[in-house]
Amino acid sequence: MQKSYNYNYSRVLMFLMLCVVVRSQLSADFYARSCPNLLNIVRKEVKNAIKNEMRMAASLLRLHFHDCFVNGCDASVLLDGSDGEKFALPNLNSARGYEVIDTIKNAVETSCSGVVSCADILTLAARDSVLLVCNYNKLSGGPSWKVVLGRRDGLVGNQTGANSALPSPFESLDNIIAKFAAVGLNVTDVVALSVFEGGHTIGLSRCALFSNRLSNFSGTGAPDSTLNTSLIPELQTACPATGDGNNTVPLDNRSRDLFDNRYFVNLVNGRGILQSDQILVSSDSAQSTTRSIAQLYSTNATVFFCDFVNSMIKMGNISPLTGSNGQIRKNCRVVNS
Ligand code: HEM
Ligand SMILES: *[C@@H]1O[C@H](CO)[C@@H](O)[C@H](O)[C@H]1NC(C)=O
Ligand SMILES: *[C@@H]1O[C@H](CO)[C@@H](O)[C@H](O)[C@H]1NC(C)=O
Ligand SMILES: *[C@@H]1O[C@H](CO)[C@@H](O)[C@H](O)[C@H]1NC(C)=O
Ligand SMILES: *[C@@H]1O[C@H](CO)[C@@H](O)[C@H](O)[C@H]1NC(C)=O
Ligand SMILES: *[C@@H]1O[C@H](CO)[C@@H](O)[C@H](O)[C@H]1NC(C)=O
Ligand SMILES: *[C@@H]1O[C@H](CO)[C@@H](O)[C@H](O)[C@H]1NC(C)=O
Ligand SMILES: CC(=O)N[C@H]1CO[C@H](CO)[C@@H](O)[C@@H]1O
Repeated sequence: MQKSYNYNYSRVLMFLMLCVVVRSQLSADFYARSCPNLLNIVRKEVKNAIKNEMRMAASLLRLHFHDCFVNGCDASVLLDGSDGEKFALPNLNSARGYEVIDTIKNAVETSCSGVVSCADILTLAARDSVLLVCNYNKLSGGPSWKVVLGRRDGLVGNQTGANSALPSPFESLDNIIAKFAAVGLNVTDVVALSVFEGGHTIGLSRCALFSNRLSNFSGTGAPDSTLNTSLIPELQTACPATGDGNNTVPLDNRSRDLFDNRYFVNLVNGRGILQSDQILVSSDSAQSTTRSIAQLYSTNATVFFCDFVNSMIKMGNISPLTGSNGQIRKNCRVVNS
């Protein structure tokens, strides 16, 4: 693949000017002296990984999300062990990108040993994934933002926490909102961050996670009435009833670009693949707030981009370990001995 990545700094600047950016206790220059080349190293490695496999951008973003919702952004998701978060239901056979984080960590350790946390590396990798995919698609520029740093790594994985704190695609909107609220995120954050669910054909979902919405799939009932009927034959073909549920489909087959607001237009048209997407606009459960936010995003990409950046920053700032709490892991998969 020969593509050039031109970082669109003017667009970054534009966002800094347009958006009122949220604050945090971490700082952008945390490693300015101890690891001055950190940002370049991470970006180079993320770029390599995405060149190898475009989907890795989505996978790294999701890893950051799954990290932050469980014991805060402390790289707990990266710890190996059958009692760790990797074996929790939302992650098992699903979360991916661990090897890429290892590669980045090794490159960082070579340059500045024992200084940079895995939690910060994962946060930077998620930001760079957004930026690089936007540039890869030659968008006029997707959103980017400054990542504040100084998170330390946790000492324990939390498998039961991962099972209970991460939202499932079968959950009600009220539950999803409650799970975001439990980590300090509000309804705006739910809607803005859900764009990843429909973001670009690099994001995939296994049939097993939505085939209950297709009629007759398991011989029960009518299709989900909030699913656009013109989408049903397509999805049924992709997900045969005799399949094992492991086939994958793009979460959004219509949207060429990761960070446009097309996802919200799709939701308004009943074209969300996961039930947890579609309920943002279709649920009766008195959550007209999510509907009106999604409708606003579907008509105004500027508002969406600003909210999105702020929500990503908020998510990256969930309960960081700072000071002498936690540690700087040498190997992201294990606690230092
Ligand atoms: C709102 C509640 C959410 C639910 C119920 C949910 C559920 C899911 C499910 C079921 C999948 C497919 C997994 C598989 O096929 O194994 C998925 C994929 C994905 N999710 Fe979420 N998610 C939610 C929120 C988020 C958020 C907040 C983010 C990021 C900030 C995110 C990022 C992603 C990405 C990037 C993928 C594609 C991953 C890949 O292709 O490797 N999701 N999500
Ligand atoms: C595990 O996560 C749950 C849900 O977030 C939390 O209530 C619990 O305190 C965590 N346990 C540990 C040991 O960190
Ligand atoms: C969510 O929080 C942000 C600040 O982080 C705020 O601007 C926004 O209005 C809040 N949304 C709702 C629905 O309260
Ligand atoms: C789906 O694939 C995973 C391995 O990726 C396998 O462990 C699992 O058993 C498969 N699911 C079914 C229902 O066959
Ligand atoms: C995705 O779009 C392509 C081209 O428009 C089409 O051939 C394919 O069937 C679609 N796949 C799914 C799962 O919607
Ligand atoms: C179904 O999707 C098509 C194409 O996006 C759209 O024109 C149509 O209005 C949608 N139907 C409903 C009921 O939303
Ligand atoms: C989108 O929202 C912004 C901020 O509220 C506003 O300045 C702009 O005029 C809106 N654009 C459109 C096309 O409505
Ligand atoms: C082929 C088949 O089983 N069709 C059924 C699909 O579901 C609808 C609604 O429940 C039934 O009316 C069809 O007979």
